[in-house]
Amino acid sequence: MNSADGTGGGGGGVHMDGRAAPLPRADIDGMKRRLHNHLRHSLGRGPVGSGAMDWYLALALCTRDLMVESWMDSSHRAYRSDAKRVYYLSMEFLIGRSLVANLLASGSLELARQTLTDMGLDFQAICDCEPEAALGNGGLGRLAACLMESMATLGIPARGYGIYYDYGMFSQYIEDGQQVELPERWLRNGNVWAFERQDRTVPVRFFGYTRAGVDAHGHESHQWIGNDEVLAQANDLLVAGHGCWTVNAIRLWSARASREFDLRRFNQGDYINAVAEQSFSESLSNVLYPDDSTSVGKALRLKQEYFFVAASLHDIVRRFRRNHTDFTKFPEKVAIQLNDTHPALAVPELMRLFVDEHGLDWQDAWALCTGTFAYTNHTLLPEALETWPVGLLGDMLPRHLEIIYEINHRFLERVRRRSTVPDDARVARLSMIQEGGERRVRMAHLAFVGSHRVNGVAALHTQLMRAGIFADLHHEFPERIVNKTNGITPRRWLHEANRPLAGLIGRHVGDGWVANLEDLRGLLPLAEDAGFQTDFRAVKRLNKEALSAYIKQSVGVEVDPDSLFDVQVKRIHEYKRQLLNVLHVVTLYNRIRDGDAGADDQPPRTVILAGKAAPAYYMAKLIVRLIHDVARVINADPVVAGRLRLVFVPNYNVSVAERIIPAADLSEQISTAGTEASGTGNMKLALNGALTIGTRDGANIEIGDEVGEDNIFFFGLEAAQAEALRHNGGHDPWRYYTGDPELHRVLDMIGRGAFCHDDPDRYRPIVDSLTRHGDHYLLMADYADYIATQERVGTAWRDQDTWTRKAILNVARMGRFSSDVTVMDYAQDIWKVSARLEEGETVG
Ligand code: 26W
Repeated sequence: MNSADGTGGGGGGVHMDGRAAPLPRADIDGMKRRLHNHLRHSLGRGPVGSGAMDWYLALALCTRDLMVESWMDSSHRAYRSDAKRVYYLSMEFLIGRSLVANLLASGSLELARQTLTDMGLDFQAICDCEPEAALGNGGLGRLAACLMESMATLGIPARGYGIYYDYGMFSQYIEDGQQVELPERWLRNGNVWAFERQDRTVPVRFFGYTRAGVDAHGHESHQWIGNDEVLAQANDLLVAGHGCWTVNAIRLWSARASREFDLRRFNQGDYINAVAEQSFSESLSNVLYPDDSTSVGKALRLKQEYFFVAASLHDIVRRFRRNHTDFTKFPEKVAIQLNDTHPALAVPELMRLFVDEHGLDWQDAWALCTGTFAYTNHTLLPEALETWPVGLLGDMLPRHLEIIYEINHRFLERVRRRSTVPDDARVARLSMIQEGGERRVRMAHLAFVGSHRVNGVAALHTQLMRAGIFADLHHEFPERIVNKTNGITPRRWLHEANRPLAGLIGRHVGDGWVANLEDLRGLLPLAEDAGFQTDFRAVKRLNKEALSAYIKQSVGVEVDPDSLFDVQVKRIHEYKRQLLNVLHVVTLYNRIRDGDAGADDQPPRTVILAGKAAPAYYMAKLIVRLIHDVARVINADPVVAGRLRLVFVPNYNVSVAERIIPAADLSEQISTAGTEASGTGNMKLALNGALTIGTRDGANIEIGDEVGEDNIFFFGLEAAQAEALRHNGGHDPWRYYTGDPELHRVLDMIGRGAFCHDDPDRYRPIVDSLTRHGDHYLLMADYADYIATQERVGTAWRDQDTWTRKAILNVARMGRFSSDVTVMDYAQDIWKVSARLEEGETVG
């Protein structure tokens, strides 16, 4: 499809405010006709009395029409060529809104904007009617969305599989400075982007028992007689690649009660309980678990995992069998990527399908399985590693537990055969079953052994996987662990989120960067150009004004767009160290109030935080409250007015990120080295011209390699030093407390209620965690260097020309972090699929 408005969806013809030149009357009239047509025939409304929501729906339907044609074409192309397909299995897809993204992909954003404006309607208000598809927690879910978009852009035949939650991520409200979670029924008004496939259902069984026997050929056979059954119903969400050449789908399953099983119960005469059970089965896909980085271990969560895995594999096998009579070519045609261990039950499920249902020999089935699966690890935090009690898993999925035991048995046999000296401790470490106390299945071991590739998401993370939690497995399979550094889609995170910057870039180096982010290198010579610097600053200023207005409206605080916007946006977690940021804010506050000479050299700062805390994560919620208490005191203090502000933007989600990120000057990436697997917000912020202050953690290191040490502010302990300090028992937080008067004072203020006179002990637990309970995330050790580095940031900001130059260099050198690059790497090294740029043209 070609762009309908002749702008190529690019930034070339875009003015600084993101607007393009007027389009021909005929195009606008045509668009009006299509809108009215949908309003009337799809929505049953006339233009009189139609509100923003109706126009949103009409516009979305018009946009969807454009995509559906490409989708059909893409599907037929893939089917006809019998090309290998990628299946991305993920419990989470954090998509955000789709309208503007799809308008851009199909090249009709300007046409839509101008048409609606011409009709006297408020285009922005109409776009804001779209509910947020927040079907994910954070990084892992957003990565899934970025990779799906890049696969479509690169023309890779791919499908995502996940769960169609009725309630995605909760809405975060702030009441009296505290987080309150409200359920978000995002599907309340339906979803124009989803095709509900009432006809496409898959039965999924649970519980029951297994029966071993002998089949007609005299071979051992196993049967699973399930006791409960739920239907998985498909809902297809379209993902348009840039230019809309390829449109792929994410198939999300929702739970429906199974008629067959219902009837059995209804016939027993207990009508009321039968109806109750029906809605109980449908509750399976009700809600996303809002936990990021801690495994909750709830039975419903395990049920959700199997539910979507079983339905997806059924679908994948069905599609394969349309073109094949046996399974020998399965790994040649099917690549399945497991997004963390949440879909790891796919390994025993595919074995069950091959062996129990299709009669394959175990060893053949196993070779096909491992040839098909690959597993991505997203975290090294021990509390996030999934393990399931053997009892729970065996009750719910009796046959799968048997298969897991068999996989484990054969794997440990191999380990013993290959080792020169017997080493029971090593075998126990490698086992899929964790012994001692309640026996549990280690999902990471299952996913690892069942895959031909296991990847980390940044170079350091991959290295730590090899040396740490997967060291024994790495020794067994030295080729298996590979690195695939994360990326972000430039379409959403620059082209869509930052129209003014996209326009400026387009006017100087063209729009090629939208599909090939390395083209941003064309900006390198402009970094020194005074005129370009001025325009670049003007764009940033415009974005900061827009964010200031949003902050005023959502938080009620006035902020100065000329101050340094210091931004930390991400889930609230102790390892991400939002608390360290607060310690810095209080330090600045004290210095200004003291009339400290150094403070007078520091520029006005607006510290902006946003992020959600898991509802049951006590410390994270207390940190959110602390931020609000400190903000209240600071923002009301006339002594620091005009020099320091602290704001917490509520309900951080993809759309809020799209407002904050383009306006950031400074990006806070301050996790304890060795804890953040990669980070992707770090990439989004740098791509939008923020300089990073950060630790040498995750992808920060690779960002530093690209932008150069002069253009990033690194501080603090490195991963190896942090590890040594923690594990040799060498960390003595008390020493920092007593040895650093400024730190001492800050902690005493927080600990003795300087920000909450009504309840002076409120933050005692936070201060105790640092001073008395070991300071697990080493804030005390990194504090002094962090403060000193923030001073260097402030000094650098004073020289606006140099700062702008560095910011431009950051933008220009972010090409490597396009998710297109990440996907190409997966495609070549793991999936062995080729990208099709346009009909007939292939790479890789
Ligand atoms: C089972 C509970 C649970 C749920 C989600 C445990 C762990 C997770 C995820 C693995 C957490 C997550 O989102 N990890 C983030 O993944 C991003 C994409 O790779 C990385 O950029 C982040 O560094 C990592 O924290």
